[in-house]
Amino acid sequence: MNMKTNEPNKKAEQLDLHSTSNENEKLTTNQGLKINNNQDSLKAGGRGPSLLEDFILREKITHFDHERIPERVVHARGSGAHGIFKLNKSLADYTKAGFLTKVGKETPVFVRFSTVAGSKGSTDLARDVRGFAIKFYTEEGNYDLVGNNMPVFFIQDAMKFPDLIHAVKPEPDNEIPQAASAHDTFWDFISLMPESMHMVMWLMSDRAIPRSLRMMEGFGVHSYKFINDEGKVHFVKFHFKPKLGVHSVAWNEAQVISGVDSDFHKRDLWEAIENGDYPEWDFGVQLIPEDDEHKFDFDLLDPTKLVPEEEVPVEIFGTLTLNRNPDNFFAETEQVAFHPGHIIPGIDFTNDPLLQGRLFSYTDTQLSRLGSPNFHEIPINRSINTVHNNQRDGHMRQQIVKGKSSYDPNSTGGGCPFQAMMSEGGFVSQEERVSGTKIRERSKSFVDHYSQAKLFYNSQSTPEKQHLENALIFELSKVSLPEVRERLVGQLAYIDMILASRVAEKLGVEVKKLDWPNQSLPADSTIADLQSEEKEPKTKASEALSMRNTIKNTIKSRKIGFIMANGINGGEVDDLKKTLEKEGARVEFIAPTLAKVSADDGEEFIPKHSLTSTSSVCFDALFICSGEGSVKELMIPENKHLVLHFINEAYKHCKAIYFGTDTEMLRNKSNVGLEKREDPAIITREDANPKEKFIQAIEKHRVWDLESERNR
Ligand code: HDD
Repeated sequence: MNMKTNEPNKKAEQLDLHSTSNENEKLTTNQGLKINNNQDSLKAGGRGPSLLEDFILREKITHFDHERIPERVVHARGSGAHGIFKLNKSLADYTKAGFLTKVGKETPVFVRFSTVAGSKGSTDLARDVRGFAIKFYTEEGNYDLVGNNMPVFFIQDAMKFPDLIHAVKPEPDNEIPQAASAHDTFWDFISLMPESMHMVMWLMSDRAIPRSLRMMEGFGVHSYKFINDEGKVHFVKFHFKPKLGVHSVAWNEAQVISGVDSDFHKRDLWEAIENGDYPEWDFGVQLIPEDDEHKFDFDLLDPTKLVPEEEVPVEIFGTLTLNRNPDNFFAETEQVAFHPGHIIPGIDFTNDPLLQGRLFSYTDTQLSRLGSPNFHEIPINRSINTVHNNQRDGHMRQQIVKGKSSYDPNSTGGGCPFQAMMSEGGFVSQEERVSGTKIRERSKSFVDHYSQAKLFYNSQSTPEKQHLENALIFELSKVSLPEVRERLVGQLAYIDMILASRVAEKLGVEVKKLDWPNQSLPADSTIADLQSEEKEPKTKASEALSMRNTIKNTIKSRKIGFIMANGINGGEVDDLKKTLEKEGARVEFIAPTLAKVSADDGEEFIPKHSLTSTSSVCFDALFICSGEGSVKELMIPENKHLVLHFINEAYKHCKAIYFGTDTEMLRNKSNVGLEKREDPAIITREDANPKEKFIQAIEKHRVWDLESERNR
């Protein structure tokens, strides 16, 4: 049985059949032979040469020599978890997909989150899109929803995907920079691609530096189709909304985290699941009747556009819960193979040209990554439905199919396996009338690249706009080619003139609105597709696009650092810890060293971190413990700069800080200062309800509105 669910988890049971443990077992070779000496190779004399006949040495080294596989060409760095998708409200009116029609149905899932540009060993906190890929192990076969944490994409046609990725990946001559878009080739490409500007607004926003994988949204991006039992069709956009809200870190913080703990997101997800803080998302859809396809001021098939929630609300139908860590990273998270083409009856594709190209790419990439067309037999990829077909052989084939025939039609095998009728669950593509001239062109309905970039920018709060502007300045300042910086500013001018001029000023370039067709391309390569018309969005601003409007009512799983030294008020530490933990937060003690800390009443506390082994960026909020003795020890020269740096950094990053009794000296010496400014996230013992105020401040995540004040 799976945790927190009622139904037996068929996927977990299936994986169990392939799992093993070395506990209390004897060491063996791969042939099952027990090994007597795993320390020494077989030699001709103790100091003599090793012998070729040493099959145990050869087996061990040979396996080691071949234990790497190619990393994913994109989304190489990932973190995965098992979970359950539960349907709370039926979608039977719209789709016949079994797992979306039976209320209460629990479907096992495996989810893999990822960054896009960096290689497998790169940092989690890169400014980047995050992949959000879900494999639903349904009884009708595997259904994969391979989405991102942003609802739109950079390009409109799969034809441009290799160009986009080549531009963002490290440059080909020197392989620099790693996991970063702040370089010439990325911005050169973007500056020539107006269709990317909407996604670039998202990428430059704080969505690209999430606080946690558990605190980001998931989107299917493309419009897909739902088909119900009667064959009725709806366009559908998929959404996952985190129950902890959508939260991010500051860019400076992200850079520090990359140094202090480059596995920050991976660790956060792992620990949350180990602690029983299961991440949860509401599953919602935007449903558009087929007849309404053309009622929008953009094309539903264009993946650079979202459907504003003001025009089509997101209706919630289910819950996604991650409740089990993988047992083995390579076997599960690395070998899992997603594909937007893995669909089931009731769900179908649209003609979105980006999606259509993806349908080719994903199986193809698994062939080089996993090395065989039998990758579906790797346990994590197996369907919980049994697989019967006439495909055979290939590298590493596992299934032993009995019988003589492996062709269809056959009489030697009694005609088996049989085709399934639609009523038996046989997949039938949506019957759709298609006509057109064979032509390599883009639809005119796709030639509006700035209106939704404006919609996104106009929906942001003042601090979010500031962060976005700073991100553009940071990224473009790393571009060595002035003409690229200028061209990009020329694109921004179509979105917001003030934004464009503020960025331009910092880059030392002028704001020149680009002419279309794109004059900056050599005359003979001017491509009609690359131009944009200027258009205002029908929806001017959308609440759902600003993180300011996200959920801010919980401190569940937030990490609170208690800074302490000998002489703290032990009773108060216990009391606050208990209060915070009751609300679901996690408390960790930080002291000058890892030695036990003695409280004024003799109680002892064991620090998890020392001031040198961690950093404020690893915590959501700080409590500076009360106690004269503690403050005195924290203020000795060897500790003082460390503790003040801790406080100043947390302050700069707009976090909640609670100063206990007798800690004025620390506050005074830090950037917080003694002067009592209006700051709801600085708490002292003199406050009316300090514990309550602290909790409320943590719930709010950060006081971004006071960022300039706190960074004076
Ligand atoms: Fe992709 C991986 C998401 C466009 C080709 N993609 C990959 C993963 C995610 C996405 C989350 C990682 C899956 C995992 O965890 O294993 N990709 C997207 C989204 C896109 C998108 C949301 C646009 C809406 N992708 C896209 C295009 C192409 C690809 C247009 C090629 C035509 N993507 C791939 C790939 C990858 C991949 C090369 C690399 C590893 C893999 O597939 O399994 O085939």
